[in-house]
Amino acid sequence: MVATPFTLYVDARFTSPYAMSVYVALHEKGLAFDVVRVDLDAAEQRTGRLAQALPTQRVPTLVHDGFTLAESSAITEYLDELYPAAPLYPADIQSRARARQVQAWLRSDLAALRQERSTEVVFYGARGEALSEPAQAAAAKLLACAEALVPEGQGNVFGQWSLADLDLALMLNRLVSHGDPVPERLVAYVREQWQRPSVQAWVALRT
Ligand SMILES: N[C@@H](CCC(=O)N[C@@H](CS)C(=O)NCC(=O)O)C(=O)O
Repeated sequence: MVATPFTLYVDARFTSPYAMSVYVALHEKGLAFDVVRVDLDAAEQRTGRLAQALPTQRVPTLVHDGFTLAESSAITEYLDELYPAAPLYPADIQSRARARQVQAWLRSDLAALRQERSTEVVFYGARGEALSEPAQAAAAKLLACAEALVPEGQGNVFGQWSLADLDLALMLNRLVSHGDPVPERLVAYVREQWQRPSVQAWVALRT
């Protein structure tokens, strides 16, 4: 068997939103890649052979022809520069900046929501308690920002798909999958995003 030039390290349960973002990016680009599962519950990222392979002891990590890179958005921007066909980010410079803003914001804010509606809810149907006040505030902010970002009657933020759509849809899906209140047009946006073959390919990996 011929080895592929890309190896992607992901969490063994396939629930990491950041690993998912890189997996979808590789899939959207039509690139062949190997997947290595890291058992985070067993702390494999910090111990033994796998710890050596992961520069930040986190997933995702991508190895490309001997070059090892961590941090999901650094990886996906690298891939987009390396293979401009099937773009992951909008061509227009301000839209591209906005897409990066959305990705950075989703990775750094809304902590209470991320904690109380983990991606176990999205991928394994886990159930949580009613949202605490901080999580309700995070959910309200998410919905207001998403309503401002996704134009009425449009299935994506920028007039064509970008990776920011995946990240935004996944964050919204924490609420949608749990049955928390979400405006109908944002539910439709999430459902449309979830139908993409690249997203379904990741969902199908779950154990
Ligand atoms: N900012 C990083 C976040 C990566 C991250 O938080 N990965 C988690 C899984 S979702 C992880 O590897 N956790 C294990 C650990 O930190 O020990 C990215 O975007 O790639």
